[in-house]
Amino acid sequence: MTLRRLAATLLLGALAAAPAHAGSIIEVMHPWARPTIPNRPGVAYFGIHNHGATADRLIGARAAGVGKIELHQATQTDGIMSMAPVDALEIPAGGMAHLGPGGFHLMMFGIDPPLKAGDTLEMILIFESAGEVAITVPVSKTMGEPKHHGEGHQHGATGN
Ligand SMILES: [Cu+2]
Repeated sequence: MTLRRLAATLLLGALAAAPAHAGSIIEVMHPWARPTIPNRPGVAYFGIHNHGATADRLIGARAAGVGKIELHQATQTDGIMSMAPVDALEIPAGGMAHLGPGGFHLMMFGIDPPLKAGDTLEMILIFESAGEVAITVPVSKTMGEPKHHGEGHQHGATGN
């Protein structure tokens, strides 16, 4: 009995110590960033799917070659577009969140060197529960599918 309990305890311990595969709980879809010009901020967009049983929140991001990344929300009031930093973006359990033109986006400051179409940017997204999730962000003038993701792959939703 004691041995079985010990074995069960060890098994639980092993499960608890297993590395968290954040990428399998948080799935980032169709990331892209616009090309930038020197000394101007850039933007990055993507969709986030939360496969977990609890809500999570995107609370930060960083990337080599980028001084600072802020989460922003663009809003339109009386036809005037403005944007402001927000602390976090919630992704509901089993749900999605979208970053896209006219809505939430990552604002990148201090980009050196500037991003050119065809470049890729290695970025770390920081989630409150899932922790750090590494993504590769293609630089493109439009949301059009990056070639290396294969032709004919469909968007499940548009990020407006
Ligand atoms: Cu912004």
